[in-house]
Amino acid sequence: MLTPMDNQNLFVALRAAFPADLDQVAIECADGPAASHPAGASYRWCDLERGTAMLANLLASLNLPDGSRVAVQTEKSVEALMLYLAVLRAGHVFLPLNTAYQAAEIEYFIGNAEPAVVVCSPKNFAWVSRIAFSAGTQQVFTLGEARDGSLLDRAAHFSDQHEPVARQADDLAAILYTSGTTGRSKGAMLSHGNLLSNARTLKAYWDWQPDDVLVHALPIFHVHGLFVAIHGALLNGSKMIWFGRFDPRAVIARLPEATVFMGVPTLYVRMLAEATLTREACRRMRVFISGSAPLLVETFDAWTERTGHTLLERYGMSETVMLTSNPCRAADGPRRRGTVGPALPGVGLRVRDDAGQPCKSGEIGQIQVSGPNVFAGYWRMPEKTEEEFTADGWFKTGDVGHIDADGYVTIVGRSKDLIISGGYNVYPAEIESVINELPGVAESAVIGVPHADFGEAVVAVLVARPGAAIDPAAMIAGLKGQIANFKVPKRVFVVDDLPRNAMGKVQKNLLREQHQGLFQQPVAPPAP
Ligand code: MCA
Ligand code: AMP
Repeated sequence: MLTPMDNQNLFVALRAAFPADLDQVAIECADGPAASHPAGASYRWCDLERGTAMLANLLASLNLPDGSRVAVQTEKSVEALMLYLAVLRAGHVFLPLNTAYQAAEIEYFIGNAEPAVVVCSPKNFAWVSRIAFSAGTQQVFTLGEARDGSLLDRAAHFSDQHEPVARQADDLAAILYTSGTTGRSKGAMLSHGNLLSNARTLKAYWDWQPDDVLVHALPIFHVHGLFVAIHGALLNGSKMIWFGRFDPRAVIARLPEATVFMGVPTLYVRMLAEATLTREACRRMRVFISGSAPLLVETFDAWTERTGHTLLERYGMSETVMLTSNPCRAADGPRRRGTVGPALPGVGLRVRDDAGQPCKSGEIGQIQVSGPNVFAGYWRMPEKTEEEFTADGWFKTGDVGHIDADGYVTIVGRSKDLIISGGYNVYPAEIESVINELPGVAESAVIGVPHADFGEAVVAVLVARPGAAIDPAAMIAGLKGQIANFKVPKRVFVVDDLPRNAMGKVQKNLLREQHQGLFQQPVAPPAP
């Protein structure tokens, strides 16, 4: 029997870090309906405490079985964040879903995860509830951006007192779906212990200070915005300036009140295109952190020159949360451009050649990791889980890189066929299978090519069936209703044949070379 003292529920640790004065502002909304709401643009720590208690009590009233999943596809809002915390608090498993996902994608996630509860935007209720009810989900609530929807209406009837449900470190806290190189997406199972150990490591390594203020401008359905940024601020009792959407100019305008910012490289590229990004605007900032996709050295250098701040690049995965980071404190070492820094304290990171033998310092190979942050496996996919771990228990990241003599890691590529566009992952195999089903398509190859804004952009090259006429623009328009918009190819090319090697394998490197100049025009800075 667990006593409250050894309840390892992540919520308990986050709650314990709230400031003593719960009337202080915890979250200030900088945009969207909440910012102009008559009840105020600010949420105090006591609002988070009470709001999560009411939502947790609503979940408790549903008498869900242990380990129930709560799937959530809603716009970003503070209430959506409270829902995440309430799911932890109630001891259930949080399953966040990108708002860009379309019906077929949602159908797969709900069918695979079998959530007991689904929460969606009011505007999507008709189609999401149809999918959820036919998959056996009992409860579908709505939550809108403007504090609207059935979830809050129902929660309003419950007590604002709630004792967090006891959880062990190994108990499941969240499932994050990540696409697979072959086949369908896999749900990475993250435990309370995975998330808390990583959050504590980052709090110490990034040297969170008592007066830190975080500008939060990332989506809250992936690891970066949901775990790295939110856990960081909550575990430090720090205020967040909260943006529902990333608007570079609006974010820069709030930097003078902040000390910490986290973003994918596209966010830094877009802020650099603003004339208002100056040393003066960043005068109070302590650290700018970049991750989720490779940061170009040009962006790194331009940021230093413009703001006087050296970007801190780190590296992680949905399956592992954060793995490496450039140092924050000067005493821990310099931040090296082009590297993702050393392995975080407590994280094991090694590089192996294709035969599984250790690589020497500086030698390129497969990156493998271990540690308390590494997930337990893929939801209901024991074979996939086994494939992705070595016999001695290290997780194969699918990233390729090297470690130098000082322990700094450089990622040079990926053994997995993956495109990272604006910080979102796109698996070519998934897009090819959708395109190959379209009328008139014989076969296709999907590649990532350099893009000045998104880092990489999705491009499809396809062969038409004999006699079929394919209109690339119509195909792109049609795909937008079928798959998440960030996965839709920015360009489609129809060719006679795909280049193949002697083994018959499509030579994607040739296609990438051929199309590499497509989107290289830098984004023009708008007039100030
Ligand atoms: C939007 N569009 C995109 C992307 N985002 N196209 C390609 N890649 C994208 N990422 C397209 C839309 O399809 C649309 O096209 C047009 O851009 C405008 O859409 P909108 O939604 O207005 O775009 P935006 O608001 O400007 O969004 C861009 C963004 C966003 C702010 C960069 O993509 C974003 O927030 N990215 C962050 C992703 C993130 O948090 N990743 C962390 C994953 P059309 O007009 O043709 O329809 S966690 C992770 O990777 C790990 C573990 C880690 O290490 O952190
Ligand atoms: P996800 O599937 O969203 O968990 O994405 C994880 C992948 O993002 C990693 O396996 C890397 O390929 C990539 N990634 C994350 N951070 C970085 C970074 N700083 N530099 C290069 N790639 C990164």
